[in-house]
Amino acid sequence: DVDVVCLGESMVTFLPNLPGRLADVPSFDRAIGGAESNVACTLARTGHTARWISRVGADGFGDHLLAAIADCGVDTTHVQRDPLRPTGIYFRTAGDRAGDTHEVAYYRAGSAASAMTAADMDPRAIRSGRVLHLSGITAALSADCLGLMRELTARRPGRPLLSFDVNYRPGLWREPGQAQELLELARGADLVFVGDDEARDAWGLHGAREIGDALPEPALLVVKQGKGGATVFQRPTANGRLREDAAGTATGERGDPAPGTATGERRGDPVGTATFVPSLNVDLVAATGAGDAFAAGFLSATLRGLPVRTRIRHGHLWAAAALTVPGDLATPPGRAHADRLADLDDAAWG
Ligand code: KDG
Repeated sequence: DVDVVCLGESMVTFLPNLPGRLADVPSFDRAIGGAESNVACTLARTGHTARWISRVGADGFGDHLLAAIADCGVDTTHVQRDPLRPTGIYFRTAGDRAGDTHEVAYYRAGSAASAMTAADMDPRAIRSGRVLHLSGITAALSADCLGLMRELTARRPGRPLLSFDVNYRPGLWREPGQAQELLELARGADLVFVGDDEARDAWGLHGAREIGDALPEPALLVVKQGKGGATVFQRPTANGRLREDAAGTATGERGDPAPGTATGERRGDPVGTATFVPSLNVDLVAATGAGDAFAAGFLSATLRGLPVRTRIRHGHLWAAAALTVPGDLATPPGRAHADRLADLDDAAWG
């Protein structure tokens, strides 16, 4: 009954008023963070229906998260309150411009969200969207959360389109080799987002082609190549249709004959059709949240049945908005404006 369900931990975020090391920053502004709620908020702000499912403490920070996320237009009625465990919080340095220090300090071990279990979640609420969006952060939170992620990424008939952002956070994965879990989870998804830097750091894979070879299962694999752009690999299903179509996701609003079927791109290689679209040049303020904005833009265009090249452009447009603000969440471009920009000639793009 909604377009997208996003499940994962959100935290109250503290953003410093000044650049510099955390040790030297005298005061912080309160904001909200959390990869999956960022996606939900961004989608809701652009006219999609979105539900965020999670667990927060019965504390003031939990109240604030619920109010702030609901304020974006997201349905929060399935968020659980934990009477014993606190809402997670985190602090980070100001930005990512050349010379900025980059530090993240999480206070989330034993948080309410880390106690999410498959048994406690309402399966109908989780499956009530056309898309279920998850991220690898959840898998790193606790053994229970990893179990939940394994359950949710198991391939089952009739499940919503499963979108998975790898979101490798080195600070959350303590044991060497543990991040291989993320590869297994990604293999269960229909649509995967991964940065080439995270694939290198988490899995030792180098470049889009190696990542594509290691992840042949998802019908759509989006490899984000930083400032360069993004490459999307599409794989047909056994019956010649995209798995994505089988999941009933794309609606073909613009009459794209087979949603997700790219035209004019390179075909016939072992990892499917590859489509590359360069990123936009922007003056970077802070990169945090840009991956979530990219996912939201790509998902929005997917829900509207737009061609893959256009979906990538929507991803870049929304990421550009997030890259140029200090917090995680930016105002996404209006739909008509984004459509006009996404339709520019290749020469005018970027
Ligand atoms: O993608 C942005 C998130 O990384 C940030 O909001 C915090 O969810 C977060 C995390 O776990 O790193």
